[in-house]
Amino acid sequence: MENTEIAKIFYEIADLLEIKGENPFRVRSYRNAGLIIEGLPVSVKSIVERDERELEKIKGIGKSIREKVVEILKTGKCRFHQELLKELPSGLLEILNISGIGPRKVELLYKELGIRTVDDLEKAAKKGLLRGLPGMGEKTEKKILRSIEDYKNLKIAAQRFRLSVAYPYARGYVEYIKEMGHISQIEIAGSLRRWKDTIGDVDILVTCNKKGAAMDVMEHFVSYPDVREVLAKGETKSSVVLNVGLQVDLRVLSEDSFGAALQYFTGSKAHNIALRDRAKKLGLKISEYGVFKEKTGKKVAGRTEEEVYRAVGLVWIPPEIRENQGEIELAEKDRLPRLVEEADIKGDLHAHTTYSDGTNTIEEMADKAIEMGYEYLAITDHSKAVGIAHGLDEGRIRQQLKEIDRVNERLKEKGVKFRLLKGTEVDIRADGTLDHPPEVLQELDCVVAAIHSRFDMPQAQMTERIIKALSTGLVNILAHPTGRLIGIREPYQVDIEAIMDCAKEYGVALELNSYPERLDLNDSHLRLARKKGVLVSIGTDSHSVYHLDYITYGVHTARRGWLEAKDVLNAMPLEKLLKVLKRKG
Ligand code: DGT
Ligand code: CA
Ligand code: CA
Repeated sequence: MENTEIAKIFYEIADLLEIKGENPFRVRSYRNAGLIIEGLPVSVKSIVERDERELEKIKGIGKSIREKVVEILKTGKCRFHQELLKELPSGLLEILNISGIGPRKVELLYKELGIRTVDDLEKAAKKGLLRGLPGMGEKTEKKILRSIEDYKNLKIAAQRFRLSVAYPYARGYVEYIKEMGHISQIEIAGSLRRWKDTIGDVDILVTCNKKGAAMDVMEHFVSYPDVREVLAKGETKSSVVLNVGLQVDLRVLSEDSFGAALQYFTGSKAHNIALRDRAKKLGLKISEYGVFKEKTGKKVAGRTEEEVYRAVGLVWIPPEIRENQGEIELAEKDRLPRLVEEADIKGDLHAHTTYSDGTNTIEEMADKAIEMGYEYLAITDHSKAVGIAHGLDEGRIRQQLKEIDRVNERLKEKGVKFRLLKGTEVDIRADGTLDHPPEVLQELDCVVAAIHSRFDMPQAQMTERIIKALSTGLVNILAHPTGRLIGIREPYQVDIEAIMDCAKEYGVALELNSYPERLDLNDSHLRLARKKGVLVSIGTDSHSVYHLDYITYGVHTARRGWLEAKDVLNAMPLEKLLKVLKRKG
């Protein structure tokens, strides 16, 4: 059982308790447990196998959560969760996915109208039955119908897996495959190697160093304990479906065509088609087996990817930009961008602590950032408008600033070259004003601003709202600029080009939020930002120390957006960064 599946059970418990109208603190502790477990870089299973008491050392996990985790790992289920599901129809949980409907409304709809499923809700809205309920009118009904439409679209998209879900499964499987020995090369190919934000299936390629071992490799592959179904098992290709529903294909290749296969199965399809056309013009034929002379059939490349690209007159192209968006033309002239790398990142400018909805203290966050080799970390807790996240008012943010001073002081005394930056994730209210007074914002090193409410505004109004906020000159970074949650919520309507032009004018950076559900801006927005010369901040939006590692997803998404280190705000060393962050106000 993987962390995400365990987390899901805790999220559902939280939702069910909330629908029941239970104590908000209790609800919160379950939701937090889900958040923590989902964010752990190691499998809970492995911790429990070692020593289940170790679980309680993790902040936010107490005895009761620990017992449930152990129960889930042992039985695959949690009795408490099952009992709640018996009390409340399971369709209610699905209704929570409809944007604009929270647990309170679900409870109301269920009690007043007996609505148990999304379909019930759609029928009732169409019949105009909702408008009689407290706080609901004809407008709400229309909005709900539109949200149901969105939800149905998302459900189709949800047949793909988020990068952050597919990635750990694939890594775990690769480790398992290696255990069998006889494996000389192993690579993940496909959309995962290109770090796309969603993954259809996982493609793994291997070579064996022992003759006739292919069938043994396949036998080992299909015997993976997490396999739900074996779709195919052959000497060169096998396919399985994991318990979570993720399909994994394995191909066993010969050494002399491994490079060609890796190139082919990495894709993208559009890139491959363009490459094939190019090869043709050069009198060559390119396939998953190699590059061949068209006339004689003689093989000229195949062992490595570099060799394959060289054979068609190109330098090697990083997988993230193999989308046929001009990379082939640049590779011909050896003028590809030098894409940003994780090692270029000097710090993180978006992180939460226990002051708002994070699970770690300022000091714990700093320690982790130092361990990662960062020069700086901006503490950016929510402002008061975001009540569910315990947003900070003026008094509490001032208190927090003092604590940041104290931690910085202590680090200085210890001789650590690292600085916590004073920041905020200030809410952009519905009218475009900022949720902290200017004098507070002026005191901060780094002002991150973001939308957290009224996602349903028409485009013109939403664009105006954001432009108003950026034009104050008080903002350094616009966080998660489109508000999408992959597979959960569509982006809000906004004229992103106009936002970029405004950002450029006021020296505001746009965020590439690395939180796996967001990856916002996305790859094509990032290319646009780069073209317009707007700086990008790759921030993790961490709510725990573990989330700081999400920077990996951000950096690879940045690479998909063709970003170089010079395009990235937090690739700047501290001194330079502080100059750029100076605001006129
Ligand atoms: P996914 O799995 O939907 O997230 O995306 P991919 O890119 O991993 O696609 P997949 O698994 O269907 O195939 C892996 C790669 O194999 C793909 O990126 C390019 C290559 N490929 C698949 N079908 C074709 C094809 O019809 N023509 C060419 N040229 N390449 C193909
Ligand atoms: Ca694939
Ligand atoms: Ca595939």
